[in-house]
Amino acid sequence: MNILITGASGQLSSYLFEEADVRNHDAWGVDIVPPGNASAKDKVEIIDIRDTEKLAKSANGADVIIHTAAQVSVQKSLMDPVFDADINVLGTVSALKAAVDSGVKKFIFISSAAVYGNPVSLPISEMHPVNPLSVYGASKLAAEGYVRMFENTYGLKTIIIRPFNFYSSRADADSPYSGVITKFSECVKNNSPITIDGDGMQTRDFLHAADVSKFIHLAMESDVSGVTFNCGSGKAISINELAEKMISVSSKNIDIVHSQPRTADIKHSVADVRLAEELLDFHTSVTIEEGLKELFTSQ
Ligand code: UD2
Repeated sequence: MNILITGASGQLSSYLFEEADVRNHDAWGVDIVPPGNASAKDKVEIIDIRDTEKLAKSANGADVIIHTAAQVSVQKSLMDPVFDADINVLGTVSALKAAVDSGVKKFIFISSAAVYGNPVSLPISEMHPVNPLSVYGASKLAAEGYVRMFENTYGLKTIIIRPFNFYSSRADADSPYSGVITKFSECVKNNSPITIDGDGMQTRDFLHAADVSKFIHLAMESDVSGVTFNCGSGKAISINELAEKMISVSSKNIDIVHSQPRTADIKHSVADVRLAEELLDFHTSVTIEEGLKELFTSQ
């Protein structure tokens, strides 16, 4: 298949390119910044997703668009909701329009588990009520509405994927918005204490970005359309357990300290993964132990 990836310089896209090579697909991408990953350099064109015309030109010849480009920071979404909506809502509408204009048949939208907000039942299935707690969650949810509308109105085949907490050694460690695994691994590398917010009993569903990439390829290659999928491991792990595992795989003596709980932190989150197992035969390949080990062995 011929694939156009938006947000092609991001962490997830570097895995998408690798998986595309393995599966004999031809992938290229667009982003507003060049990729850090040298192997993707000549595959990425600098185009803003809001420039529908340029994007449609780049999508020429593509069978599928994988739309990962987004404003991803929850904090930034609260500080600048207009910018957040501009990228996440209008940017997605622009990418959808570019898909239709260039004759692309399938559109895979990378949404977020943030659309659910505070869960009222666990595990969280795709039928769980959506009630985002952040502007970011709201913009992802609004964009989902457009994705569905383009399927109904323009006949574009679409799939919505809602990843839970994903991580990898390629995450930007310098970003103040990076996730807990990246933060903890930086502490371990610098021999500084790990800070757990609150009592550490809160749980999350972590999966490796390579598994998210595999998931997206399975969805892309399937005949499924008009479906929304959770993308998680289906396993909950507490932040306390995570810190202990991280220290154990690093074989270092690192202290753990507790600070105040984060304001409006979600207590528990875990994906119901049955739909993806059933329709895509998706199962994670990287265990949390393997994923954590990789953080200390990769460059
Ligand atoms: C995730 C997503 C976010 C949004 C949200 C929706 C990531 C990185 N973020 O936020 O984009 O989709 O889900 O619900 O995937 N923690 C510590 N110490 C630290 C850092 C974090 O204890 O140094 C705790 C934090 O209080 C929280 C948990 O670890 O309870 C996970 O935090 P996170 O920022 O990695 O991700 P989360 O689930 O808040």
